[in-house]
Amino acid sequence: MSPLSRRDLVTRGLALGLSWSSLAALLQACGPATPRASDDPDATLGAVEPELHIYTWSDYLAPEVVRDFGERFHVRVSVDTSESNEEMVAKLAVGGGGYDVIVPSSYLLPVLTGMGALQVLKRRYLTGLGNVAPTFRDTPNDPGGRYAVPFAWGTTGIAYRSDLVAAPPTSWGVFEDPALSGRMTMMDEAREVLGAFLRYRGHSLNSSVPAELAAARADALVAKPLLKAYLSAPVKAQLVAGDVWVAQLWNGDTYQARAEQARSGAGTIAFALPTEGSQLWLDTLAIPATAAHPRAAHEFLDYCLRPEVAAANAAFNRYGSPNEAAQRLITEPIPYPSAAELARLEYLKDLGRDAATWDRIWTEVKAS
Ligand code: N2P
Repeated sequence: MSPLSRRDLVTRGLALGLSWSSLAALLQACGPATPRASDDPDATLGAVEPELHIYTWSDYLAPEVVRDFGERFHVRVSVDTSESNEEMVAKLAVGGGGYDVIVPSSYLLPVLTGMGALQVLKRRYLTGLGNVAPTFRDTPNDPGGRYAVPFAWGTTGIAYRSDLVAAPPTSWGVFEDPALSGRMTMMDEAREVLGAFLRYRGHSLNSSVPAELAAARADALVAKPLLKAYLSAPVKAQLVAGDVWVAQLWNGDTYQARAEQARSGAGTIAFALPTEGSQLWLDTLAIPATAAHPRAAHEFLDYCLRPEVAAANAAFNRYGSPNEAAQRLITEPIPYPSAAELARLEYLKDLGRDAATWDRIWTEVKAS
């Protein structure tokens, strides 16, 4: 299928009200996109362009990293942020948004490459790849590391105010506790909310078994009236203010909130990894096929691979750094999960055609 007809399909699909994941499944079913010149890993690019447009998660890239890169390479850098993978893919599906660098979670890489949305990285410009820890190289979601460079890894769990809750939460079941009604949030992302309830009932968070998904939907509907909102990273301010006591959140964002709160005195925001298990994720830097500034994008990826730059990003976002060479430069490096924690953690996998079922359930939950 040619890139044009793929784009056409996306436009028409969105007009018909299809969700991005249904579209992605459809595009994957159409087979790989026609090879393009941008897919040659040995290609040479032109000079560093004077502009770079980055689309990343909020509170993820250290502002000084962006500023210093711009100054050193004489590049005007813009940074837009999103709060979920779903938001990011929706934007890409309607034409890329003009971005040169995006930060997808690794489970999305097969979806994005299936859509023809990413370009193969040009290895000659990525001189710092050797700094990446072996466990994060050549992962099943990106064999050979052709499309993405690992940026950060982390877990999803429960952020809570230890001074305000009666007991530290240990289970995803906390989101069904009426005593906490109006004081809780879950994240605004299907894979997080339904995934949490799948684990709660002892299932894989990649499940596509109808009965298991029906149970996750039922749990999500029990929790929904007790939630203040579906809110991801921006919940940090409400945790600090004490408006929210229990929030489904990632570890690094929780540590950011704790540090923010500690600046004004107390340090009572804590993170719990539920006993039923949770998600382990790896976020990556990738370059859209449509990037107008591919050489500046490669330079930025390589810049982020420098140990001192990876350390600056990790100190800012408080997530685990896949950059082995950066570890000794980080004051409080996030330790890799213990063996007991690892046994409870699961990587997301692309849902393929089952994504449509998940979408339908999530839409029903949100609309209820
Ligand atoms: C950024 C958190 C991103 C982690 N604030 C989720 N993949």
